Amino acid sequence: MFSNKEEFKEQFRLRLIGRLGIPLAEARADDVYKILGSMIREYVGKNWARTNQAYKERGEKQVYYFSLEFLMGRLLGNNLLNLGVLNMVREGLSELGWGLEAIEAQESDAGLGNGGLGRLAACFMDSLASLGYAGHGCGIRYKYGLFEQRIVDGNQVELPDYWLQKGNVWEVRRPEKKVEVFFWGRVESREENGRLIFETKDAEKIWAVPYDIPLIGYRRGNVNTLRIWSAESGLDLAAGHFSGGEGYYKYLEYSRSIESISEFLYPDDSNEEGKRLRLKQQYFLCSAGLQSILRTYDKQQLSYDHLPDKIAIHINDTHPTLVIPELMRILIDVKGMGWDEAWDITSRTVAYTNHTILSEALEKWPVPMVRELLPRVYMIIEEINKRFCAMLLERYPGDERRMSEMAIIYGDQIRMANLAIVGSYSVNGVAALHTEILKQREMRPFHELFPDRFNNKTNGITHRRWLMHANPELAELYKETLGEAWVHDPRGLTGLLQYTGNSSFQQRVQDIKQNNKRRLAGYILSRQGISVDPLSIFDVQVKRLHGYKRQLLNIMHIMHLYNELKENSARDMTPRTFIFGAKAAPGYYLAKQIIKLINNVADTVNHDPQARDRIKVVFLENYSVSLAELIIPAADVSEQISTAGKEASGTGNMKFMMNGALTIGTMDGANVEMHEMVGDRDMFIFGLRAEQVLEYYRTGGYSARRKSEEDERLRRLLGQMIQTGPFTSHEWEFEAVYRSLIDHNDEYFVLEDFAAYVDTQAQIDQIYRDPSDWTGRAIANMAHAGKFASDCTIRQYADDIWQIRPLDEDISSRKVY
Ligand code: GPQ
Repeated sequence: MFSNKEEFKEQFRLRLIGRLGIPLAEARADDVYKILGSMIREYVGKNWARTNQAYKERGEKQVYYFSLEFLMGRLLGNNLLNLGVLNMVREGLSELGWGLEAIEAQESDAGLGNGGLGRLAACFMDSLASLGYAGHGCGIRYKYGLFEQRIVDGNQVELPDYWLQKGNVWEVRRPEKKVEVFFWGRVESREENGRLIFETKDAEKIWAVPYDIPLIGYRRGNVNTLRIWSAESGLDLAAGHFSGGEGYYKYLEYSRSIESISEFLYPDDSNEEGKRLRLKQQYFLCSAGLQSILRTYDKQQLSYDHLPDKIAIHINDTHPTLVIPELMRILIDVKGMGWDEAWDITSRTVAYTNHTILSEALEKWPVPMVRELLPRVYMIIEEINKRFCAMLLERYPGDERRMSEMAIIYGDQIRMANLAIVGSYSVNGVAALHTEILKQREMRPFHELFPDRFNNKTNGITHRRWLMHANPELAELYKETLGEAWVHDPRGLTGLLQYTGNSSFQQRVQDIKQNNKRRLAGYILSRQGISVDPLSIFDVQVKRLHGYKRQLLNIMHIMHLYNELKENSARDMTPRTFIFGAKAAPGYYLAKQIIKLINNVADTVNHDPQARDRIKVVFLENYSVSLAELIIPAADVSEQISTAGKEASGTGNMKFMMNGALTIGTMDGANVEMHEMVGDRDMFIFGLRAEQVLEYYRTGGYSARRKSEEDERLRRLLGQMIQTGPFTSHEWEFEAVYRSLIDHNDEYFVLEDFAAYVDTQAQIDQIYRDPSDWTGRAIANMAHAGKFASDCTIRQYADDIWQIRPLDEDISSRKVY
């Protein structure tokens, strides 16, 4: 490696020439990215090996975080930051004639996730490595990540995200570590020494080949692993099956069908899609991941009784729940254990996080599908269910309602959440309110049965990516003001509370915000041709598009403001730029209509001379991790306006807070805890509370029609969705939106919360006029954001759930063989 700038430049130059055979002057940005990336990757190789060696020698307990999604984004900048060479490399490159930002932009986002759940996994990986915990990721190497979004005539169009097109400098393919995964077939049993032995015959065999990506800790040497699996066929597996004239074509068809398992990420967020290929993906990950973990474990030659002391398997929502029956299968069928022993080990090894109570997101798999695809695993699930129900019967004799609520298999369906709760030793929600709702309502009977199993772990975000990398000027200001202790313990940001009223500090904060806003304005102009005023309020809602997240409430407020401006062009209003970014699931019609509505409103407002100096509306195409890093530091107002009780936690809310935006939000998810920290003054809370929402659902006492008739503004807005007018090009253009509100009784209480939202927005309009008042509140938010750093969250997982301690050794001085 290089220890100073000159060395870096020298090594970089040599490598570039050696690799590409061209002089520096002829290199393109893309070449520079690849050379730099591979240089860094190779540089961490030593510490990667040292870390694994240290974990092995010390017999450290290992945590494996199983997730169908890892929304990593770009890695170059964060890796440079964590290695402590960011500035050195930036300066070195600049002397060679390259800007680091332009080089970073060459990297494709690793978009192997949909939204919050996938990004949480990525933040957790960063915290695990940075705190020195032995915690690794286990996922799928999708060939296509989350689709790329284009807006054509205001509509979302999806394009495939072939993120690997230009190669991936961070990964290492490890073909020697491949494992076999079996699908289909039939189970045969026979007796051997008084024991039943099960064997699956005529199964289809698939190779799972791992690719490893180093997860680099922040300035501490250790490097963990994200292992992602790719499905491959192999002549060795198919040998003899495809002979004769047609054999060759049949073989190609067969390999295509096998490779389809890791072909693409399902683009549904918080919405279960009962597709067989998705089930295949889930099992593929569970089986491959477990086999590789156990292979490593076997090398230690420890008895399996110790498995729960040496390994924790964490499942990110129910998507990887099949680790439970799969571990049972391996322990029983392969290791020869009895049921009780295998169950004891399994249920002391697996821990489960729930991320939603939305009923449409709770996974259920049809029995016939599982039975056919995974016959042996199905038998085991059936047995788990049988034993669990027998236990319930004993415990609650005659209580059939309870049985029917708690059974794992019910009717023709397997309820994955029930299986996950029964087969794990810890069940956690992701924010205090969410965990309470799980305990008191959604999972109440399970909480009654296993009270100690339930716990809360409020989500967090990595301040390294979301503050230090995304907003380096602000991080620099914090360092000047507070020293560097907060970098290692972000709770130290509370030191900023002293500066809320300090005018020179406020001025610095305002200048930084302006710079970030100008940067974003430049992007908006160059990408979308819309010119926005960096002095206007930047009001931002970026997240997946979903009914419960209520982008509709936001756009209806904008339509309402426009209506008012048209009626009274002198209306007093602080200029505001409303910014949206959101992908809709390709099959979610209503969500797509809302995108179209936002774009129609944008088109009208931005071109109307009576409005465009006070309102601008921007829908940013293809919202992604790297775009978030540009947008969030530039925000003044953070929109967190989900229907109370619906957003399990939210994590965008925390990113905005850390970057000094003020939140307008409901008492939902982690907003509740943010509010607890900053109080009423520094956060704009409005709308129904979760209990009120639940009460409405329970009693059916809400009438959207009545609500709309009572409020003239709403009547007008609803009309504007279905009549020709400023926001439509033809009658009934937004029929689905209209019907969701009126005919389907406004499931998410948009109409009910409208008035309160408008009033709260008016308050924001007033307060923003006093820059000192506003900035003081922003600083208070920054000061309290440390509580939402994922380092804190991960420490709690480590202490309470996984029982692991950080490595206290400086591994960089180890000898590597
Ligand atoms: N979440 Cl179940 C997702 O992003 N995708 C999912 O499939 C499920 C949950 C989110 C959830 O909606 C947010 O409130 C959370 O902050 C996030 O998971 C991480 O816990």
